[in-house]
Amino acid sequence: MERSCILVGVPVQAGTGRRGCDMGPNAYRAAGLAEALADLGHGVVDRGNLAVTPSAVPAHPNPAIRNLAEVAAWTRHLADIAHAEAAEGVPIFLGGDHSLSAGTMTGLARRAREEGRELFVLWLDAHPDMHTLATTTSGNLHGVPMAYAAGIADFAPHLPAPPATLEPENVCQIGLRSVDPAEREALRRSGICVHDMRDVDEIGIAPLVRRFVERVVAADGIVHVSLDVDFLDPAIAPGVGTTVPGGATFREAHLAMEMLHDSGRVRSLDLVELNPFLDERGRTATLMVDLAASLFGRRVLDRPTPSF
Ligand code: NNH
Ligand code: MN
Ligand code: MN
Ligand code: MN
Repeated sequence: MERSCILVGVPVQAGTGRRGCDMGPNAYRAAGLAEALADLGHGVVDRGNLAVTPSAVPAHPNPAIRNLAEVAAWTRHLADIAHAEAAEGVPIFLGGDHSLSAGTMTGLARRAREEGRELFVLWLDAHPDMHTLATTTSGNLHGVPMAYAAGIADFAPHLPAPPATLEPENVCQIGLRSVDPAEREALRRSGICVHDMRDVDEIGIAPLVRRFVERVVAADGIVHVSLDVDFLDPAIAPGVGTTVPGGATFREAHLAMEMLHDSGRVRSLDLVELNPFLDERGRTATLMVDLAASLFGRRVLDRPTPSF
């Protein structure tokens, strides 16, 4: 029997400098996410919205850091939830800001390790989110989850020690166009596969996704997709706090999702950074729901069995 989609609302906004991300989970519901997945023949369970109670954590010397205790509490809780839900079905985490991926990705890494599967991450974002607690200058902790989950730096005792980390070689980032100097250096040292928007322009989204899928298949791996709203061009996705011009087009984004679906390897998804307060009549929420539908099998015409 095919696995059901499990919607997990994560109304965290402690990782961003702007309020409104906490309305994200309910905006996805209003935009019809559950119905779109059910129309595709999937079972859908909605767990509602999670909540956490932060407790004190040791302060970090970087005075810019904001809401450390709250992000620590979400990270710990989400690692447990992701680990548990990945055994039940296909978890879809409805953000909330991108700090939530510190928890989801490390919990999923633990589940994959226990199942003896190799976990790959496709990270679709304008930003690499590769800061450490020492290098972030904005202090917004949605800028750190990739460094945390890939074990690039030690975040303990400020954030909980991750239950498992990602293999940097199994991470592919596509869509980058805003990279801070410290992140550039961290990326170079990490071994993470990175594709900026210039690669998307010059090579095209299809070859980039195809190469990633080929590596997954060669390792008999499974895929987590982390989709930041700002991967998309702000002209089509205004409902986000950190718009960066020159993002993915409507068809580039859908094509990536369609190809990932055809791979048959996707086991989990983060939908992050939607800010309904900044959206225009729900169009960004609706686009994100349509992209999730493409990832889970919506297509215009039936196609022959894919060749990879
Ligand atoms: N790199 C910047 C920072 O750390 C921006 C991060 N913002 C994001 N990431 N939206 O996806 O503040
Ligand atoms: Mn991000
Ligand atoms: Mn981003
Ligand atoms: Mn790649």
